[in-house]
Amino acid sequence: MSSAPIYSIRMHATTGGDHLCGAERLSTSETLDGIAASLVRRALSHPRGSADALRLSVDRVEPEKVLRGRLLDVTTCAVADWRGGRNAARAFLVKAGVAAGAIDAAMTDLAAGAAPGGKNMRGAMLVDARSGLRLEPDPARGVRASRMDLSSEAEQRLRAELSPRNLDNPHVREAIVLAAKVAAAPGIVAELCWSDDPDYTAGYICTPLHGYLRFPHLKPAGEAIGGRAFFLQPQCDVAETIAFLEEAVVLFDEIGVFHPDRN
Ligand code: PML
Repeated sequence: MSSAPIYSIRMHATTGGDHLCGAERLSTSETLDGIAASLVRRALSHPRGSADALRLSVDRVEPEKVLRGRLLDVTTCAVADWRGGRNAARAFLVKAGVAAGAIDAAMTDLAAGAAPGGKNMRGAMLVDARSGLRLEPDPARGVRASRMDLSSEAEQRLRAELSPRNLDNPHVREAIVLAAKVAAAPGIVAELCWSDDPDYTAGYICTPLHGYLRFPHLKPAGEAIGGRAFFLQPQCDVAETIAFLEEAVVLFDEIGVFHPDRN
């Protein structure tokens, strides 16, 4: 994808006016229509319902604006249930420099639905890692990490690592790519995420210290509320962080190391 024109494709789907799902890809002109069709199919067959409105945005990106990056190292942390998962995630986030009160505030908001009215946000909460205060300009929309993808070679290598671990699914692949962009953003201390898909209980944290640390259980099965919190350094330039997350175009062409599971 180096010299050919590159397009950023973004999809956002709603049902009843509420966020349903979104996705981001980078593509050459040859694969653009196939990717667009797959994103439309995804919006129409989401586990939380079928989209009644969806927006596809396609923007051409100047090749020299595309940054290159490496994915984070990946570790799965075995936990018995979602309570164990949240306790373990909390302990790792504290080690990474997030205040316990900020973690608890973010977990409470994520579990209740972080958007007004207890709904899922389209993007992530921004949370001050010391005070726990919410910093995103629009608490219904949040901040969406966008305009990132894997090179096709890196995708093949990632899938070859994930497949024998029974992890080669879109949740894991896309989360690993998104977390790498978040971790590369200025001002970020850590990320916390669990899925809003009722059939998918896993979640992860990412920090510079731990890489991508996944927990098979971070919320109860059947629960359709989830999302992301990005913990920010106190007094960082929030506008700069948002600009990187939403606008910088990053193609990951190297994968991280897969570590053995930890208990
Ligand atoms: C999502 O797809 O909604 C987020 C998934 C987070 C966990 C991915 C993983 O299993 O590592």
